[in-house]
Amino acid sequence: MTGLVEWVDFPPLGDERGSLVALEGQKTVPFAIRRVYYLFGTKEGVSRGFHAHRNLLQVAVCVTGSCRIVLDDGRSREEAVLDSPTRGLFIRNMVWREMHDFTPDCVLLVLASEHYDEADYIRDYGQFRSELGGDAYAQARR
Ligand code: T46
Repeated sequence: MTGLVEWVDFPPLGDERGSLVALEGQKTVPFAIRRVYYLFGTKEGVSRGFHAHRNLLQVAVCVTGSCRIVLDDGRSREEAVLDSPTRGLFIRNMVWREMHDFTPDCVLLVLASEHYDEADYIRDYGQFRSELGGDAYAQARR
């Protein structure tokens, strides 16, 4: 099993006019993209997330500004600072995530493998731990 912090590098395609990054499903992004959303205008001192997804895969990239993401698979907790438009964080299913330290200019773009489904969310940490189970853990992450 890989570590929790898995980066995806997006090659910058810029020229003398400026920069450009292309995100393509099943190429630069390791799944077919069904949904795109972005978080912006997060108020100072506010933290977000505090949930896991049963099935969803996501790649998050800070296109401007920065934030810090904590990932927890029930065994270990790791954190990553997202501060580059050319590098995304691959977040697998059955990983608890918390997002902190949003800069006022932060725009966090998220590419998702599935359409929005509230039933896919686990918003209670105790429930998350219980769904991970013991031996079930090995099968839980895609
Ligand atoms: C995640 C982190 C990184 C929708 O109606 N459609 C959507 O596609 C999304 C993402 C959210 N919503 C609704 C659900 C809530 O009523 O928008 C509201 C805010 O969502 P939430 O409280 O889940 O936002 P965050 O910032 O805590 O988490 C979001 C994503 O929901 C989540 O999948 O992994 O960003």
